[in-house]
Amino acid sequence: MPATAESVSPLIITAALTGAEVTREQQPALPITPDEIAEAAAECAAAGAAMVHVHARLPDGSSTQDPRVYAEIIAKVRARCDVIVQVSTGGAVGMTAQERIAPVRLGPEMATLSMGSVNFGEDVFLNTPADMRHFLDTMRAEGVMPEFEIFDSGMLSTLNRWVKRGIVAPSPLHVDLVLGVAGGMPASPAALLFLVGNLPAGATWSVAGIGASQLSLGTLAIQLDGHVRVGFEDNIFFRKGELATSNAQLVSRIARIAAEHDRPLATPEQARRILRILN
Ligand code: KMH
Ligand code: ZN
Repeated sequence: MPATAESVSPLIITAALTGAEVTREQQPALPITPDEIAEAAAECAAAGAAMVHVHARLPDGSSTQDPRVYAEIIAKVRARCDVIVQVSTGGAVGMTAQERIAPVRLGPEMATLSMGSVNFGEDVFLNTPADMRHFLDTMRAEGVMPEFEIFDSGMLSTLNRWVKRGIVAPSPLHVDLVLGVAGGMPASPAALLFLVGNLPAGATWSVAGIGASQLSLGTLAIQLDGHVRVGFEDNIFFRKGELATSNAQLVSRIARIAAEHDRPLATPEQARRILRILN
């Protein structure tokens, strides 16, 4: 039976534009400066993205959590388009919690909150329980909605524990399932189905598949009524052996696949309502 307009929830596409690890050498179209990031955000918005996940870089391409750079990015994105701007508190591995939380004090609409530690390639992405609580408390104080980042099933167990203990309410609660990090859960349909089946009741979710799984897991999320994150942070290729030409190219492809599945795209305003962003 074809889906009815009432039964289909609009798809929120998030564009993770830059990340902390990808270099210009790997992806020549990587947006680095605030102007480049704002331009990429506007292109992605035009292609159907309702949200951008941003990391800041210094002019030499190195990662920074300097709130002045984030402030410039947020102002420039807002001047170009209406997408939800979600800042990273993950930053780059090795940064202190103090550095990582700094952009949240700018009061963006959303910020990420990783729910535990994970090996990250040859590094460790460290998120102690104390730091996680500090991030949550700071977001609350600033009126910033967290997006809980789940790289492994233990992180989802921790989030469920927080819900059970009343540390976070089960709704509104938005989760991003990041699959395929070397050290985290695999980017398999089985892993996605397991995590989705164990989310707190009422949670909204997106998937961020790393590498080639950006396409396959994104397509599955469209079918499962989830939301999708694409972009250079997670994947620099359009297909095997062919670099993507822009973040917007990746957004456009997911938008086309959503259209084939009769899944309308959420505008930024609809996304705010779906996620119940209160800021
Ligand atoms: N760069 C990674 C170590 C986030 O943005 O919240 C962590 C990360 C997660 O990118
Ligand atoms: Zn990130």
